[in-house]
Amino acid sequence: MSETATHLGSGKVRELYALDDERLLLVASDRISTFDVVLPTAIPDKGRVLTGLSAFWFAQTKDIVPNHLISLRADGRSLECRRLEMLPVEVVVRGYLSGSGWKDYCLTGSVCGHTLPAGLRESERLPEPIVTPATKATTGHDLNIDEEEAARLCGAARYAIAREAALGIYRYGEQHAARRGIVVADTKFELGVDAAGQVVLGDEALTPDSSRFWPADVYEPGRPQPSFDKQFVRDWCETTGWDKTAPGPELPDDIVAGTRARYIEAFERLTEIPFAQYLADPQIVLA
Ligand code: Q0N
Repeated sequence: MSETATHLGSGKVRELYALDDERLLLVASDRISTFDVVLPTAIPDKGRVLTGLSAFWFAQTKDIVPNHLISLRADGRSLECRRLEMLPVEVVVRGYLSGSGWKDYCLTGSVCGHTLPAGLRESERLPEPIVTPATKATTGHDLNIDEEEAARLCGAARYAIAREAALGIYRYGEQHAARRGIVVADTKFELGVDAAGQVVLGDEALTPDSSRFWPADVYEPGRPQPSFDKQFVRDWCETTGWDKTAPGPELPDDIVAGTRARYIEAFERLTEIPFAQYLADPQIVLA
């Protein structure tokens, strides 16, 4: 027995299908992007790692905020989800000063309307996490906005619930990860509203694609941090003279293997489940 699925769209590394009026299927591929370009070489099992991690976090945080997960398929890379009315903003939570946050801070001393203490260094932990919403610009790139603008776009009451939910999940995930040697510097959430009018967490949760994961053992403010998962790929790409426009270079086998090992290491540290056990029975991450 099988159901038909209608392809609705492709993200850089994921596919979205409609199962029926109420349900979607999110399928994570093994594609990897770096410097905003999807590379021609896949990282075997990357999609399963990200799907397993997302499902793990959805199960762990369901009492902080309800989420769209209905079920995790036996392939380990597909999530059946409730269809939501998505909020028109991405809710980014930053616990550390990096990326566009660091850039904006250097230029203005503030990030999305949050005035920060003077003298912070690149990658420094913030006094407390901040919420820095963004919208998809017409170019497809993210456009940072302040929370006042996000509240106008979502409705103030809905935005207030969404931002508290995002902060709660970030705080939970950041603490859990820190105890296992991974710094979650920041993370992006997408939330929506269900048929009953409740704010629900959608998309993926606290994965290395939606977050900055840094290895805690070499963390040191005052410089950019290596990516827990993608640093091998980035470093190798830098040795090739690639101009960072599409198409990217094919990855050599040792870079593929090293990168795959880092994704699996992140999965095993965060879930405390051997990845082979996940492959044998994906439902184990929901326990
Ligand atoms: C939805 N996006 C953008 C897949 C995710 N539960 C939902 N209900 C209705 N719509 C969406 C979801 C979810 N999740 C979210 N598009 C539709 C994120 N995409 C990017 C591509 O991969």
